[in-house]
Amino acid sequence: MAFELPKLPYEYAALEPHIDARTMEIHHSKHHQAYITNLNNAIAGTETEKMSIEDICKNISKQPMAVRNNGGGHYNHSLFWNNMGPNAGGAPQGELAAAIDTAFGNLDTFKTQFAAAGATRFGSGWAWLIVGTDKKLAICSTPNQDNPLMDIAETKGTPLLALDVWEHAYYLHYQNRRPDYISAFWNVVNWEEVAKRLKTA
Ligand code: MN3
Repeated sequence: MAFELPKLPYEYAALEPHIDARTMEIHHSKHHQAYITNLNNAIAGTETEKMSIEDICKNISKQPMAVRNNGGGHYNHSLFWNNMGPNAGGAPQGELAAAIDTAFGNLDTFKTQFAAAGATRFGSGWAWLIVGTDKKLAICSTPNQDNPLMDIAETKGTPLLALDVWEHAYYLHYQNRRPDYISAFWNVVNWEEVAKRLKTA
């Protein structure tokens, strides 16, 4: 079955002023749609059509580059939309808060290290909070549309929180100021969704 663009769980303007409506609309309806269209074209008539996007990522070394780039693009953006929301931000609670304290010392240190992972990713890519293969929380970044689920990833694990640091994610509003975009991101993080992902990781 062909992959389809997931509906955003909020309006394009819902993350204003931190992420502007025009950026959200282009990012979701054009960029994410293009990854899906190209992924569907790349897997048409192959066995990959029967696989979930997670299983495609986990076995990405067996796939052509078009599936790695566009399948990663579909998985990453689907996660990204859901780990943001209106009336979000603030601090994580409960089990997630405790796991962040255990792994990083405290929330501010986690935010600083995560922001650095996004800011120092050269060119296009993503910053991640993951549950690593050792079951501990960790921060990493990936180039292009790679992600930590992929068997080719330098640091592997289950993604909990994703941040898109491609220029298309922020350029209209922030131009070259990637660190300002990353600071603003904390105001729209849906920690409840991140906590849910931790429970099933
Ligand atoms: Mn993007």
